Parts: sequence; structure tokens; C-alpha cells
Amino acid sequence: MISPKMEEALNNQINEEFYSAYLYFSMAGYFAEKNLLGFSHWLIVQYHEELAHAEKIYKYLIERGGKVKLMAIKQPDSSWENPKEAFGAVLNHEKYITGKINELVEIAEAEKDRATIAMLQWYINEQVEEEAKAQEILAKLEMVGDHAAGLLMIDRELGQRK
Ligand code: OFO
Repeated sequence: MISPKMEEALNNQINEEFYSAYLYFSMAGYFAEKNLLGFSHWLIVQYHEELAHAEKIYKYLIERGGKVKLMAIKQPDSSWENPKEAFGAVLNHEKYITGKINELVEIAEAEKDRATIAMLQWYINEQVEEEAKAQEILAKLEMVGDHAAGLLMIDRELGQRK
């Protein structure tokens, strides 16, 4: 049985993951509106990944005899100055989520909850990957600056994401 403290923290993380999904879904709309459909596609794939992150914790909580408690999802931004600012926001958000995962590990350690520590290891690895992806795209956007041809090249590349 999971401790009440751990249960509450994992329910909060389910909400954070849904917010991540919501943020990227919103951003996908922003890029689609600008006809940058590759960026939009990349973000839709990311939106699905975030939903899967939420579901993974949801299932784990049930497996451990915990109670799922869904909360209201905060409204995400819907527009950004430019693609670079949008991906700066992606990177900042992923860093924020990494901090949240680290906090969960600290709670699990304090609760001596080894199963949750083991489950969270997957998220620790995932965050390394997600921060690296966002950083790479942001660096490319910084490289191309205001050049439309460069932006369209990145758009084509992001459109290939499986
Ligand atoms: Fe973007 O990794 Fe979950 O939130």
C-alpha cells in the first residue's frame, strides 16, 4: 500500500503531465496556424507522449492500492513571439518537470518507498532525453535566426518524427 504522502505527490504529477500535454497541444495549434506543420506534428507526437506519462503514473498508483484523484488542468499559453520563444518555453517546461521528478524521488526516499523509486527511474531517464531534444531544436532555431529557408528545413525535419 502506498503512503498518503506519496499518493498525493503522484496525483500532483499526473496533473503536471496532463498540463505538459495541454501545453504542447496548444503549441501545436500555434504552429499549425503559422503553417509550420512539421513543428505542429512534432508537438502532437509530444502531446501523446505526455498523455502516456500521465497514464503510466495513474496505472502505477492503482497497482499500489492508491486512489487516483484528478484535478483541474491549468490553462496553457496559446501564443508565443516566434518559434524560438516557443521552444525556449518547451525547454524551460521540461527543466521544471525534471525538478518535479527529482522532488518525487526525494519524497519516495523519505517514505522508504523502493517501488516508487524504481518506477521513477524511467522518468529520470526520459527527462534527460526530453531536455536534450528540446535543447537541440532550440539550438537549431537560434542558428537559423530569421531565415525562412532554415526554418522550413527544421520544419521538414520535425515533420518526420514517428
Ligand atoms: Fe515532457 O515529460 Fe512528461 O512532462
